[in-house]
Amino acid sequence: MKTIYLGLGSNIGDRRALLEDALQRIAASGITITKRSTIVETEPAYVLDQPRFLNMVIEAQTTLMPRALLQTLQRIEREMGRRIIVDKGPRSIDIDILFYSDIIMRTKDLTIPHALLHERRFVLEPLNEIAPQLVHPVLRKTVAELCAL
Ligand code: PH2
Ligand code: MG
Ligand code: MG
Repeated sequence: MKTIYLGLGSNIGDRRALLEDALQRIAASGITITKRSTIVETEPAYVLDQPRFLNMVIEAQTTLMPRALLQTLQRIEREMGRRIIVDKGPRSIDIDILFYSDIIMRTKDLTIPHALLHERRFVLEPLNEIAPQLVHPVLRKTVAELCAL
């Protein structure tokens, strides 16, 4: 079993119901959720002219390897009818891998830890609620330290 952290976001439709639906689908896919942050409403980042997001972070345990985990999360996004027209634009559901144990990997379609998590308040703040002492394996700082920057 490996400990993983996932970031979830939604800014179209019934955002709260979509997050809860995603959690149920994750829990039904060989991923055991062990902690969840509160759900926070956040200002859109990058593409500013879009609705506000609801964001949250979860901790989970899985035996799925990183690529299989990514495929599982992408299947859930697809099954939930996600359509993305603009890069970093509106989406009904987004499930991102933030950390996978302490592994570091970079391939064409998967970078772990998530390449932008350290600059995203909408990830750092919920993550700090459930894993302040978690160490970022590349930056070698705790989440609490990254959050305080
Ligand atoms: N996701 C994005 C782009 N911008 N802004 C907020 N507040 N929350 C998000 O989850 C988010 C975003 C692309 O995935
Ligand atoms: Mg994503
Ligand atoms: Mg994302």
